[in-house]
Amino acid sequence: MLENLSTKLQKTLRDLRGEGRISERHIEASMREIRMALLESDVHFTVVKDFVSRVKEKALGQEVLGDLMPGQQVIKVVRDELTNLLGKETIDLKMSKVPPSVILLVGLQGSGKTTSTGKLAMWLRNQKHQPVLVSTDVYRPAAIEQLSIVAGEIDIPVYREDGRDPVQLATQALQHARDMGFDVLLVDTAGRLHIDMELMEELERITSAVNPTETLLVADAMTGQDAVNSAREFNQRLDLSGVILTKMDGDTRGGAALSIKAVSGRPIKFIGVGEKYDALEVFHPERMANRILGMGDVLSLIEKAEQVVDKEQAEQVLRKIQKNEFTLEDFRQQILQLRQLGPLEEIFKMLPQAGPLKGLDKVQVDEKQLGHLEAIINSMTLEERAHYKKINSSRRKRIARGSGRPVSEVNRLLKQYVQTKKMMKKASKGFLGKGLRKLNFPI
Ligand SMILES: Nc1nc2c(ncn2[C@@H]2O[C@H](COP(=O)(O)OP(=O)(O)OP(=O)(O)O)[C@@H](O)[C@H]2O)c(=O)[nH]1
Ligand SMILES: [Mg+2]
Repeated sequence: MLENLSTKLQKTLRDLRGEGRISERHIEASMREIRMALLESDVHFTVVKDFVSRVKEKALGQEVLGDLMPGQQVIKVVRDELTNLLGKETIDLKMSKVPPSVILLVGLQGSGKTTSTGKLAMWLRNQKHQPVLVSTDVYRPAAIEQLSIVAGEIDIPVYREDGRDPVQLATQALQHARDMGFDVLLVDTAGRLHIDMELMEELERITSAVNPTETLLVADAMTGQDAVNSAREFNQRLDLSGVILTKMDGDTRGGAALSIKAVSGRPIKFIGVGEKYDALEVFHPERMANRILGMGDVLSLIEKAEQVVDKEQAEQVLRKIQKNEFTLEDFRQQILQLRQLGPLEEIFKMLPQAGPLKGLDKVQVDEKQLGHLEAIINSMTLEERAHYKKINSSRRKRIARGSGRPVSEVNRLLKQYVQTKKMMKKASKGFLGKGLRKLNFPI
């Protein structure tokens, strides 16, 4: 996500970090690099111009603050302004006081409306809402069927009538939601290649008929400036309440994320980061700014961990580590939880790339390897998992056969386990243990 921009900005800021005193010439040079990096990432040029002049003004006008070094002060200015550009603060999804709330998803063809409808429904269900879906796309054959398939995959109810008028469909779906006690209605609409009068009029009629609580523009980050322009034009007709920026996982230049708020005045509320239905993140401007500048996104990481990590189990593991009772079975559980967090490369990228963690974002993790570790432990008996010293050479051979891995890998795993056990015991006593325990992290 925004990798190119991130690399370039981090390089520029690294040069500033060590500087005790920053001269005007220094700032000029850094701002030139930042300007280039932003333009290359397809950020709108007027946005770039404003951004750079604001940073320059603040950086040059600053008194030395507290114990911040001047170089770091400039970095803080860049961070704060980047946060502002991305939208300042997180804007929550509005819900109607009297349910059902209606969320209308609009956008150009292929921007990800139908997929995002599914993702948002799943997100809402996790927040204890009871959503129901409807598609008003009566034009594209199979569009209504597509939404039904999505709904089936995530087990969310859908209101369906084929071939009716879009406004009528939306109105009936709202009545259905009321009658059946659903508290959110998600309306997936038809897309067009370009913004045209007919589409806008239809969306306006749907809006008057169902009075949406939220009108979200779904925009494709990969289309860069087009996504930004669509936000401006849709907003002129529809009074958008926010944007879902999709395909942020792609190898995009990413300028849309930085320009959309400034150009359209509407905040990004969610970002789509993959094709699966759980690949939707609430958009937090400050966290995103930190991520771009390599300062880590530890909060998002903790939230992610909290979804998969069982607190009690984590505490139990910690107690075991301290008593030196951490078994191979616990090791297996840890690997399992780690894999549930998602691709490890993505996880590492959320950590601050500084100090001992520096360079972690470049580490390549072979997910297959983790799978092999699991397979090897799976082939051990419970007795063996609890007492690794009992695993002699004939048992190692049997385990290798059982898991379909060579004996050398079994040996390596046992060595890794013993090392991990030692390291964990050390860490659990020290600063790391205290810190991670506070976060309920499964070490
Ligand atoms: N990688 C990635 N792909 C996405 C994301 N969101 C949507 N897609 C893909 O984009 C394509 C189009 O998505 P749809 O949800 O069908 O788009 P739409 O806006 O409903 O399209 P129309 O109904 O034809 O206007 C599909 O292949 C999706 O899998 C995302 O966040 N990341
Ligand atoms: Mg669609």
